[in-house]
Amino acid sequence: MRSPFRPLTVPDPGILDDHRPLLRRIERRGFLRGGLSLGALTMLTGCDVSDSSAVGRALRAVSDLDDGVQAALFDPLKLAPEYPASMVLKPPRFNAYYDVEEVKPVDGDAWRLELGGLIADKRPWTRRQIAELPERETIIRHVCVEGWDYIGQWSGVPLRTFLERVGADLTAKYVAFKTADDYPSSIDMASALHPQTLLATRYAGESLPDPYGYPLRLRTAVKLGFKNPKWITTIEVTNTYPGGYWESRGFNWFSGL
Ligand SMILES: Nc1nc2c(c(=O)[nH]1)N[C@H]1C(S)=C(S)[C@@H](COP(=O)(O)O)O[C@H]1N2
Ligand SMILES: [Mo]
Repeated sequence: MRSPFRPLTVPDPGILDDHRPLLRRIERRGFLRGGLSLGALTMLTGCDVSDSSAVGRALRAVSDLDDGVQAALFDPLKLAPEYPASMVLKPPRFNAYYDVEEVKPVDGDAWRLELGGLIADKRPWTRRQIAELPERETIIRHVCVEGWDYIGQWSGVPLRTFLERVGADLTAKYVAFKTADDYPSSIDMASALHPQTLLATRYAGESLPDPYGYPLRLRTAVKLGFKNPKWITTIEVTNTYPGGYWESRGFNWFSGL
């Protein structure tokens, strides 16, 4: 916070350029009409924004504000629409931040699911152990920010069931994921506990094909496609904002449907 007695230093407007993705994300949602100046940022946050990391922190505070509003509007009991099996797209449509030919298949036998953060029992899980957990199936619409969508049929253990089983702190703010392809992702706890949020191991009744996240991926009906990490290797429960691959490139973190 800026001391009321310290004169406000005149910051270099170029500092804002270091934070273009965050800025665009805030501006895109009409949060600040006419764009954001350093002066406005100072007034909004009461912070001295004379260096780049302070600007980053202040922008983060402004965009978190909006995530908080979205999170408050989220109804944890409301179910997303489900569809008949006849509408399921086979195979599903592929997307990643690289082409399908570049997918590096995960060795399911050597694979382990690692746990971290606010979880009582952090022992890693094998594929076989996960397969023994109770499952649910959802037939839901996948919506990608690129402007396409499809109906998919996913099964696996509800993330809520899994988090309860390992003694996760369900009052924590975030569930964060790491993946085999370096695609960090995270969701709010309310969405993690939603009944249509699964750790999916199968698509249309078959083991997940490699491009779609074998052996384990997140599939939630309450988030945009990019918040459904494939090839999960680590789940962490935390109160520290974890961000994500597209979030650090300007996309809104909450991105609920
Ligand atoms: N690990 C990982 N997960 C990812 C991505 C990625 O690049 N890597 N892309 C995301 C995006 S943008 C979309 S739209 C969906 C696509 O999932 P699908 O290939 O099963 O349709 O995966 C999401 N999960
Ligand atoms: Mo996407």
